[in-house]
Amino acid sequence: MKRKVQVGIIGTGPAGLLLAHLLKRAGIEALVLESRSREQIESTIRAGVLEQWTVDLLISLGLGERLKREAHFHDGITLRFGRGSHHLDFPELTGGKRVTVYAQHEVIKDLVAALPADMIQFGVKNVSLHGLDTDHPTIRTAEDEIDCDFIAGCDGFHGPSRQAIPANALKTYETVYPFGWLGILAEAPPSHHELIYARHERGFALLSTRSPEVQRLYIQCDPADDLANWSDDRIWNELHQRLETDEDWSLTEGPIFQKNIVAMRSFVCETMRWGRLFLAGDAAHIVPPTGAKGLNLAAADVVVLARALTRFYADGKEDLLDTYAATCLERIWRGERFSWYMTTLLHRNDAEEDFVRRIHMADLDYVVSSHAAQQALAENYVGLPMAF
Ligand code: RFL
Ligand code: PHB
Repeated sequence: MKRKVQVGIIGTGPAGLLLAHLLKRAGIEALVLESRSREQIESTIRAGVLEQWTVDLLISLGLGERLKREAHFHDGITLRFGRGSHHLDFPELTGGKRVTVYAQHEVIKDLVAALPADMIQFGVKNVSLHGLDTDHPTIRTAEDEIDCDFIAGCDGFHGPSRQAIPANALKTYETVYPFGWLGILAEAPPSHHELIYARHERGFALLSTRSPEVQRLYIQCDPADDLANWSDDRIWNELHQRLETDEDWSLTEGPIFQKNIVAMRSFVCETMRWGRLFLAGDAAHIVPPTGAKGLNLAAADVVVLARALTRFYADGKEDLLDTYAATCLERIWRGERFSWYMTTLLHRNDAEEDFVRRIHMADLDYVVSSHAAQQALAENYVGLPMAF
C-alpha cells in the first residue's frame, strides 16, 4: 500500500515516541514504525534515571501523571569506596535540582498510551530507506511504501537508519570498554533511599531501585561472560563484597527474577543528517550507562529536531534543520565526556597501569573533599541546562 506522511519516524524508543508527541503538539503529521511488538517494547528493561528537565518536558506534554505518582525523586547519590560512603547533595550543589528514578519501560508505556493508535505501527518488517537525497524520501516495509517529507531515524544503535548513510560520508568516533554490566531485578525492599555507585577492587557495583518491592542492581563483569556462570548466590556474594562498608548498613537480598549482561561502548556519529534523514538518540550516539545519560540525550535530540521541523512547516525556513547536528553535538559530547569520566572513575580496568588506577583514587578523594568538584559532578548528573 502507498501512503504519505509529513514525518516518518523509525523506532518507538524514547526518541521516536517523544518526537511523535512533540510533532503532534505542533500539528505536524507523523507515523512511527516499530519492528517489535507493543508488549516487547513495554517490557524491555533499560534506563532508570531521568534528568530534571526530561521530567519537566514529560509533564509539559501532559505525560507526567503516573510518573508524579509512582516515580522516586532523589536528592543525591552516594559514592562508596574504601569501605566508606560519601553523599552528594544535589539540591544544595545545583541550586535545587534533583533526579528522578522511573523505569524507561514505564516512560514508554505512558508515551504509547497517549498517542492515537493510528500514529504507531508495531511489528513492521523489512524497513528500508530510499531517496534520502531527494525532497521525497520513502520508507519501504514488507507491506507499505511511505512517502515522507522527512525521515527521523530513531531506531537505536543497530537500526537501519544510520546504515542507510553512505559509509564514506559517516564521521564516527568510538571506544569500547573491556567490561560490561550484569543487571538484575530482585524482589526485595530498598536497601537505601538513593543510588549507591561503588568502586571496589573486585569491580564496580550500582544499587538502584524500581519500586518499594523491586530493586535494580548492577555489577561490572566481562562483557563476553555467560549468564549461566552467574548463580543468584554468586551475584549476591559479589554485591555484598563490592558494596561493603564499615557503616551500619547492609544489603537486603531477595529472589532475582531478571538477569542480563550488556556491553559498554562510547560512540558518536557526527553525521546526524543526511539529506532528508535525521538521526536521533542511540542511532547516532551511545554512552556507557554509568552517567545515566542515554535516554536523556535522546530526548534532547528530538527537542531540537521538533523545533527545527516546526519552523520548517511554519515558515518554510531550513536554518534550524541545517544546524540540527551541530546544536545536538554540543550536548552529546558533554554527555559522552561525563559518561566516560564516571565509567573510568568507577570501574576496575585491568588494562590500566597502576599509575592510572591511583589517579582514579585521587580523583575520587578529590571529589568527596572538594565542594567545587562535587558541584561539577552534580551539575552534569542532574543534567546540563536544556531549553524546551
Ligand atoms: P532505543 O530505545 O534503542 O529504541 C530504538 C527502537 O527502534 C526499534 N528498531 C526498529 N524499528 C523498525 N525497524 C527496524 N529495523 C528497527 N530496528 C530497531 C527498536 O526495536 C527500538 O524500539 O533508542 P532511543 O529511542 O534512541 O533511546 C535510547 C535509550 O533507550 C538508551 O539511551 C537508554 O536506555 C540508555 N540507558 C540510560 N539512559 C538514561 O538516560 N538513564 C539511565 O539511567 C540509563 N540506564 C541505559 C541504562 C541503558 C542500559 N542498557 C540496557 C544499554 C541502563 C542500561 C543497563
Ligand atoms: C538504573 O536504575 O537502571 C540505572 C541507574 C543509574 C545508572 C544506570 C542505570 O547510572
